[in-house]
Amino acid sequence: MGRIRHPFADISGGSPHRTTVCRVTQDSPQQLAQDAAEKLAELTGVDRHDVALVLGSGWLPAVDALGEATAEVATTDLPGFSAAAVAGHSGKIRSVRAGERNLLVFLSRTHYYEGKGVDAVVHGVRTAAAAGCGTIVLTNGCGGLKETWTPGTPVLISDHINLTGRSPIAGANFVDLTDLYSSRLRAMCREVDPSLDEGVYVQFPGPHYETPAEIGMVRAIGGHLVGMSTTLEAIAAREAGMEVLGISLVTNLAAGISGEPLNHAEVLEAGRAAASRMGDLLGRIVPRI
Ligand code: 8IG
Repeated sequence: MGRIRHPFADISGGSPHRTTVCRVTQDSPQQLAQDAAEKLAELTGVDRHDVALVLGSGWLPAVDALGEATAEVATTDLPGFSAAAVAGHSGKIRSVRAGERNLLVFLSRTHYYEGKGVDAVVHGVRTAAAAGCGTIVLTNGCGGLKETWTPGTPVLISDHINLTGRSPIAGANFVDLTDLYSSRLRAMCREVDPSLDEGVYVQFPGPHYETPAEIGMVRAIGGHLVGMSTTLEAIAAREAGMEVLGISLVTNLAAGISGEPLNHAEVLEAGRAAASRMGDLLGRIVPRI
């Protein structure tokens, strides 16, 4: 199922002569995720999950196309999660049976701008890894810099620029981010839907949207999509050895491009309008992961 071996996995907890990296020590974020995964297995009755999905702004209505929900738990019933804070995000995790596989679907995420810290942002990703998931699909709603991406257009994330200035990784663990957004999975997505475009996702800390000058900077540094999530989660997923697929739903043109102001209600509406396309897309992609 494409599980990527972590380049440092062999020395984790290994030789006493090496500095140990990424070890699951007591009180580590990985241990907290392990605890959450155990509670998740108990509450869902599903021992092991295979593929995780994080549904961002505009993606929630797509959940029913994935398969049959077998259980739903509140994130607050698991160790390490705090309550969801944004309208349009509910703090639930659903276990979905899809063919022979168990999907772990996060109906919300913790955003960096909530100020709960980077470990809180990536706790769901680490919990998914601890629950057995070898692949994670990270979705988001975002602003787009190409005028051909009208609101409601899904775009594959080909790479990212992390402008939070933060990493979810602590210590001297130099994780490789080449091909972070799996070219294998992107190629598969384009087989499913040849009209899918791709672009570089730029994460700002938020919660404010960008100024038109900042969007000018994004263009200059090679970005095509702007949002407030995903990059820290993708890094944590790679650290945990998962294969990552990132899909953005462009819900608005980035600031200064259309001449209209940005607002959150429009973002949610673009998501609702695109729901059936996103459901169809995920419903066809996930069985092929
Ligand atoms: I939905 O235009 C959504 N999220 N930073 N900029 C940023 N985040 C977003 C945007 C946007 N649209």
